[in-house]
Amino acid sequence: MENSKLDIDPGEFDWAELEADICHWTKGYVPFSGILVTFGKTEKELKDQLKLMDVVIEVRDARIPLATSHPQMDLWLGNRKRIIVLNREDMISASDRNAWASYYARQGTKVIFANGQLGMGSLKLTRLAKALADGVNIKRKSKGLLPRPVRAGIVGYPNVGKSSLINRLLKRRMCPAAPRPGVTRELKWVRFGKDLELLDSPGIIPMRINDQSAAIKLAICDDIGERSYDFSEVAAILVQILARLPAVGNKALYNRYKIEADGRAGRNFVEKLALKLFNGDTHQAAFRILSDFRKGRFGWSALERPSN
Ligand SMILES: Nc1nc2c(ncn2[C@@H]2O[C@H](COP(=O)(O)OP(=O)(O)OP(=O)(O)O)[C@@H](O)[C@H]2O)c(=O)[nH]1
Ligand SMILES: [Mg+2]
Repeated sequence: MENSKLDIDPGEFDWAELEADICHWTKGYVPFSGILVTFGKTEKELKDQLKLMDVVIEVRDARIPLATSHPQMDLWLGNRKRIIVLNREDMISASDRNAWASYYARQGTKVIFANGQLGMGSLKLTRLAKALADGVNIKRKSKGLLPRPVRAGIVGYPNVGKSSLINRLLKRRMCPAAPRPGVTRELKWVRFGKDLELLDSPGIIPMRINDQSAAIKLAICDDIGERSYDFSEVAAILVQILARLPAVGNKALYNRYKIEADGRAGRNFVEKLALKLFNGDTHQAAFRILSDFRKGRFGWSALERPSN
């Protein structure tokens, strides 16, 4: 079995080259057949509500911080105070985390790593949100007005853990959360103590994702609706990525499925798995690979690293 990539020191791994390959593999491929815009009306409502926010908490998937960034939201937010939460911190490695922490530190952007399931990061998040928004009440006081609760809006792509984070903050299940995109359908204000109000919002996907590489990663990480992509195509690319990742490699794929991966023939791999386990059903085989990745069966690894 060809296994040379496995010997690479993860510190030496060329992430930019992997990114270039993902772009190449996805070129000309249109996985999202026009059903991206799911929350048109809410999007307008959210845009209006954002104007009322003292601080905005933008939740991203720590496995794909760039693919879950939101150029449209950037425009809406202008220079409003913002905290970036890299949620699902349990799904990346310590060195992924270090790479992203220093990337954002260099940019002077406030980021908090969090786990919406277990609650890590939530205390720090509340403290930071309050600290950032405290200025509001200082201003009000100087005008002779009574203090009011600080308003924080939680925004981001679907399924990245927005509602879970709110539930962790409140220590109560106030907002429905479940392992699929599109659970939260409406804007919902919840009160946290007497001095913080949080807005839960549905996951928003930009109208059009021009960046195919980002689109594929969103699909792999289950951050967009299943109906909008072809499982077999996405799983094929995932196999190619996994074969290259220093923390996974051909060996981990072989150990799990007893099928050789060569890093370029993801489709072949999916077909072989289909024949082996699912009577030739590639859809089921693709689903197995995707859900194995999402459950961490190949270990935990980010799918992208900062380029500088
Ligand atoms: N492993 C892990 N799972 C998480 C984490 N945060 C949330 N989850 C799980 O991810 C799933 C989605 O969480 P939600 O809170 O519903 O996500 P959301 O962003 O509100 O999703 P929408 O409302 O669909 O936009 C749930 O099954 C959570 O238990 C985390 O940090 N790590
Ligand atoms: Mg939600």
